[in-house]
Amino acid sequence: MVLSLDRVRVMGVVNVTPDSFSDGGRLATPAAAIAHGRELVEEGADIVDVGGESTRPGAAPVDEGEELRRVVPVVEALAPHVRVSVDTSKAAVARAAVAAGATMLNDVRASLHEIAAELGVGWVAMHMAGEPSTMQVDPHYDDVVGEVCDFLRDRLAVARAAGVEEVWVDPGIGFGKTTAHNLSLLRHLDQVVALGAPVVVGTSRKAFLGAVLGRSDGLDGPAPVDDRLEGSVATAVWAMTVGAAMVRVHDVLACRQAVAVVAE
Ligand code: HH2
Repeated sequence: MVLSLDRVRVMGVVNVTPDSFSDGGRLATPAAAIAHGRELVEEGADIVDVGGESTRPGAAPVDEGEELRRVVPVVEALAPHVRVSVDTSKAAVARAAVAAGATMLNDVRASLHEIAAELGVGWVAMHMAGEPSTMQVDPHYDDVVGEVCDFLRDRLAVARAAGVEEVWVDPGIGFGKTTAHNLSLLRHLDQVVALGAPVVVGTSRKAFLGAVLGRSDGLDGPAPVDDRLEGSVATAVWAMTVGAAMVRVHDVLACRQAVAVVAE
């Protein structure tokens, strides 16, 4: 199944993890994650993205068995109701999730193109500089937009050569990037769109929004995660306006309504 691109899609996030940066621990059991996924479907998610390993800055890796235990029952329960992507970098988890009904690999390390081709599923290639455990330690680029575009262009080429039919690209907001890098990528998102593949953007509740907004009580420091809804909605709308085809969000209803109004 390939998504038609006649309107912007909303990918809702279901993190079956104890440590995700915004919803970690809330959905730590498969039952809680399934219930949340169903809510996101009711709120209008076009795709639900199920992940069993946090990739927030500093996150510790999760072993394969644990990731399988977290992800597979949730994919199985949601796949009859909505298109499901699996947020994983592990081949075995990708295979098991597809066997359970997932039809897209959301690949933050952009390395599973051969498996996507073999399984005949969609593939999201995201840019990340380094690894989550250290990626926010002094990230450096000479030209962040150019380097991210070069990386995604290369991934597009390898995916096409491998025979992946449905390829998405994602600049990887927050993955080895400072606030200035993230803002620059959003400002120049048209260059990512110009690569010619549909673009996914994930800004939802991320730290750069907290840094831009600051605390609402006037004290020093970033806006906490729960105060980033408006920034998340605003950047989702910005991304679609510049040409993104999908936004990856936690707050599905608010973002879906916002992009729907702007699309009119
Ligand atoms: N961001 C996160 C995880 N996966 N995938 C894509 N394609 N694009 C993104 O921007 C992206 C992603 C991080 O957000 P979240 O899933 O909420 O947090 P965590 O990694 O801590 O589980």
